[in-house]
Amino acid sequence: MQGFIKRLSEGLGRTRSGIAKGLERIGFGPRALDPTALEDLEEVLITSDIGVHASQRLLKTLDEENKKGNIKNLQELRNCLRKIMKDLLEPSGFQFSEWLQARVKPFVILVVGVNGVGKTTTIGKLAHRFVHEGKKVTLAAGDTFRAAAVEQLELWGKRVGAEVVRQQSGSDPAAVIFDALAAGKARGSDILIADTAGRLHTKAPLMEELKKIKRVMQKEMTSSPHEVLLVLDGTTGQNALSQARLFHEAVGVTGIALTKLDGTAKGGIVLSIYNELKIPIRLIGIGEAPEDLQPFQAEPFVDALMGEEIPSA
Ligand SMILES: Nc1nc2c(ncn2[C@@H]2O[C@H](COP(=O)(O)OP(=O)(O)OP(=O)(O)O)[C@@H](O)[C@H]2O)c(=O)[nH]1
Ligand SMILES: [Mg+2]
Repeated sequence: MQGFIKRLSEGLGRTRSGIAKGLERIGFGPRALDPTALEDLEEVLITSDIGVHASQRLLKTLDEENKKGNIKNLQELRNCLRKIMKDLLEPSGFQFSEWLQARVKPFVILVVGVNGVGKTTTIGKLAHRFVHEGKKVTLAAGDTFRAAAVEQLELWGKRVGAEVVRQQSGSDPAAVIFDALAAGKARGSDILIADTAGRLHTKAPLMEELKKIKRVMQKEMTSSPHEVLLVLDGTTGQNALSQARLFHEAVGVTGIALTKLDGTAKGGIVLSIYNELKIPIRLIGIGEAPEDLQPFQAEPFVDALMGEEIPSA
């Protein structure tokens, strides 16, 4: 975990330095932020992709603190922002035990998202983690759009020791996932993770296909899927928000995995997504190695975004 915090901090370095540089330019009056400072601050926040709504929410609280005379210098401004961000993100905190200790068997995770966001990689990393925890994992190769997609999942399965259920490419994704669920149940799997395509070989719209997958899954296991995990690419900024709305409307997203936070200057998107959608951010990805996927926690995330707290003099 310590290593991950360090890498998270490195990964968000560009976002952090963007915010830090912006904050350094903010003007202070004798006892508070001067009147134009809040406007400058909004610009800094929006540039890091915190988004208009989340920024306004942060600024409102900041303004109240400012009026109380609690923000007299850069240090107090940073500490105050850190606290407001943590308060906003706190409810989104996640731990793997929430899935590992599920009472259902198998615990079914349906993974959705547009192409290239990191679905298959995220599944591989999750499987790695679960197998490491002693769980029996089945993977469903529901992305039948390309043969390479199935191979990619099989490679992960071999690498981490998870069973992969597949059919030939071009087959019906709902049928593949249905079979995988039946196989997973028969084999006594603890966790089943279903991959899906970000685009389709048929003319059927993606959202309709995903709805069908969900319906068909429920025929085999009424309570499934127990988690609909939407994968979003952290580098796409505000576009990720509109993707989230579409998927949520279609299949009811229960959690988000935000990938590629390594190296982006737009890490503030986490605040934007959680503030707008109130869908918990469960996981963040900061690289391609198996250990580069971790549960989201507000505290280390905000530390990485804003720098560690330096107590005010
Ligand atoms: N830097 C970085 N790259 C990542 C991360 N997660 C995934 N990737 C890379 O993103 C690319 C796409 O990942 P995939 O897992 O194949 O994406 P997908 O959503 O399954 O894509 P489709 O199957 O085409 O829909 C790969 O090169 C991954 O290695 C991350 O957290 N950081
Ligand atoms: Mg894929």
